[in-house]
Amino acid sequence: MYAQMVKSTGKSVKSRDEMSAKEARFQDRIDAGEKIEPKDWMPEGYRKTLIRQIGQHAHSEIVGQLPEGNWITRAPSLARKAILIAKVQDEAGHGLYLYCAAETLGVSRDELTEALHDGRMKYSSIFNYPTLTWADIGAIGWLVDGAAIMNQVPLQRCSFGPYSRAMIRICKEESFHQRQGFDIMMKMVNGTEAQRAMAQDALNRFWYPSLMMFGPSDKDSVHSAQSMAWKIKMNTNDELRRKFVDQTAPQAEYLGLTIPDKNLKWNDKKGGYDFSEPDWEEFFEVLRGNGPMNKERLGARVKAWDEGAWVREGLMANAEKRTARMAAE
Ligand code: FAQ
Repeated sequence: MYAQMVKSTGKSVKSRDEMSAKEARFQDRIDAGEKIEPKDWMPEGYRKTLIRQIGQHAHSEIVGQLPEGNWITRAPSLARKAILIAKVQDEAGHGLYLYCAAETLGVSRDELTEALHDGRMKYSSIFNYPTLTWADIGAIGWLVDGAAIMNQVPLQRCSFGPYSRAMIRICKEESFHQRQGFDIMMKMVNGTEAQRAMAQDALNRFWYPSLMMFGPSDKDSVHSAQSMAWKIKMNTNDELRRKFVDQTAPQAEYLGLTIPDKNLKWNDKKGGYDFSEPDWEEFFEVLRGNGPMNKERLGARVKAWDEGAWVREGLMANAEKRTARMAAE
């Protein structure tokens, strides 16, 4: 069932002449900036693309708790621990809003979870990298949440009502996450030599994986053209990656850290930075399941799901009993 729901829409975009009257009317609504709501008619491809993107986004928020959760017990102070717990809980909440948005399209959360666990669905490549030191928690907030915000702020204006509304709330919380990450980095760079070195090392390891979060380069992006025509995506992958570099390079300079790219240079003519592309071979290897932490991350999710089965079953049994009792009254 799920496979039918998410089949790729391919690179091509239907021209007006190829559209049915219904599809043309739908496209008119999108072009006029109207929101599409769950009960409105929509092309199958639109629904499938949304389920794929929102589902993948939800899974990313849930799996994204793991690298940071790894440091909750080792946070350097009580205040840092409390902040990190709050952040990780926020990510769980984001996952839940997004699963709810996907459910309005006729797919259940259980189906989405099964599809993640058996490899039919993905989560963001970034969460397949390890968090080796406390500075990595700073780098995740600064760079990973920074990249997530760059990608998600435009999605607040996307065409699907439930997704765009979920994004408004999520972006507010992500801004706090980004600030706390930058704050950790500030503390590290103003600390001892060893702390500065740790901050630089975290930047060295997280820079290119953060650039990969925006997806493959535009020439290799399968879905961008159709997703942009439907306003499921508002920008291309490369546009957002460039904006992220332009925003982040001065922040690194402020921190006194060096972005690990000898080609990074301000280009007056284009009004932005020149920079090196990530290693796309590494990106596709991570997508194929061969990143440094793929097996651990998915293993942890499957284990949590299996071990929580009795809780879900208990809750369902209780809900069924209550419903039966209420029906009898
Ligand atoms: N990782 O044709 P495109 C967060 C896949 S949330 C894995 O360009 P599209 C919060 C793509 O699915 C981070 N796979 O694809 C947080 C497709 O494969 P498919 C998540 C990727 O969809 C912070 C294929 O490559 N954010 O971090 C990736 O048009 C800290 C071809 O690519 C979202 O999901 C990748 N990076 O564009 C939590 C935002 N990139 O499905 C905890 C919403 C591409 O055909 C701690 N999503 N692929 O098999 C989007 O904006 C888009 O889906 C893109 C990809 C831009 C990610």
